[in-house]
Amino acid sequence: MAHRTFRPPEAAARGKERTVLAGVDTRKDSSLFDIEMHELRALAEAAGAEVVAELVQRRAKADPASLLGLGKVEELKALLNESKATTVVTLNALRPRQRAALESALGDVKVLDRSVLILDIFAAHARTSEGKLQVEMAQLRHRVANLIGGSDRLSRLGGGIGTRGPGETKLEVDRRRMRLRISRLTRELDQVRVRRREQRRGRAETPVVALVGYTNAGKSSLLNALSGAHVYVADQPFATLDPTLRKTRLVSGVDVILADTVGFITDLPKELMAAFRATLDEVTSAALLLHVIDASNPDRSRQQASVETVLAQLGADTLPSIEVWNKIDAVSQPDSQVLVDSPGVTVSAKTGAGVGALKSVIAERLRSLSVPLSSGA
Ligand SMILES: Nc1nc2c(ncn2[C@@H]2O[C@H](COP(=O)(O)OP(=O)(O)OP(=O)(O)O)[C@@H](O)[C@H]2O)c(=O)[nH]1
Ligand SMILES: [Mg+2]
Repeated sequence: MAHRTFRPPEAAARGKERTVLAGVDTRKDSSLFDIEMHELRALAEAAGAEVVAELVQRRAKADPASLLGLGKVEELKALLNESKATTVVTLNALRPRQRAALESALGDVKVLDRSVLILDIFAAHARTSEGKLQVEMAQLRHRVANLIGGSDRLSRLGGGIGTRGPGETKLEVDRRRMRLRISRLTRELDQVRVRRREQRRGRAETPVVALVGYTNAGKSSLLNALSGAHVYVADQPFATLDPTLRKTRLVSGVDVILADTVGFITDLPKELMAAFRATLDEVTSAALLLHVIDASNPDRSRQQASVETVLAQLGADTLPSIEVWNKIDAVSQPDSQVLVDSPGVTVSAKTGAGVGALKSVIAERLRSLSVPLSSGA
């Protein structure tokens, strides 16, 4: 199904879309808003966009009709012209009619919100059939949820620019097609979950230690540092989507399977949470979690809290867990004092500092949890 707002992965190679970020700041304290806009920029870049401008409006409440106030919409239009941008990404979630109002006011411009952007990055980064199935499911669910408003112009999704709007019939047909596809995907994903469960049973004698954490915290880097593997690492959100499992010997007599998987983010679209159950089962069935935190990130407290929220939503907040403060090599001096008081282990996946100590801490914790450990040579 062609989705006008879902750029296929290969589009990144065709040249970057010039993009303007827009956000309505409804908070009293703008510092959090600034962090969110900064993160949105990283997300847009990960999706292959070139961010050419930002537009911020401070107001008590987003405009229910068009997100931004009318004057701001005009300003945005001028900014788009001036910067020759073709895409707008909003920080705030867009209701279907707000998106339609913005698109009609701005002319030939694509308008999407942060959730659609995240879904797009997932689509671009999905490699395995499981990952692709899950992303398609999340996108479809998101589309269906955003059709309910009724004002979404489907013709512009299926056809080219200038295609006339569909009648009610086309809308209904599209809806039915999507529902059929969703039930098919549901069955396929159920099978994937069953298969994964069987695989887990097959390796039950080795405990699984799952790396969890905010996206870009350094989970894959830490997996590599702990196991000598060469898992893909990149300075961008959602570099990893598909679970990677690596069996490794931590210390003599303690073998574990390290599981690296998709990173979390604040306000992870709920469709993604639901669709990624098969992948996330690797987290919820682990014997122990390593919560990897980017200690060098000024936003680390909010990120840590967001990860805890997601874990609670998954029902994984009761699993034993170790806080791992990563990127300690990049932490400034006054900050490192704060970290000394934090519980957990400080490491650098980059330099290897603390990694040996972390291995012992994990082994010790598994022993204290009476997790059966494989022995032998
Ligand atoms: N300075 C420093 N950079 C690090 C460290 N660990 C990871 N990085 C960098 O942080 C970025 C993200 O690392 P990844 O290992 O891909 O992070 P991740 O948590 O797996 O990210 P996603 O899979 O995208 O969620 C990369 O640019 C790494 O090189 C570290 O200890 N110190
Ligand atoms: Mg990763």
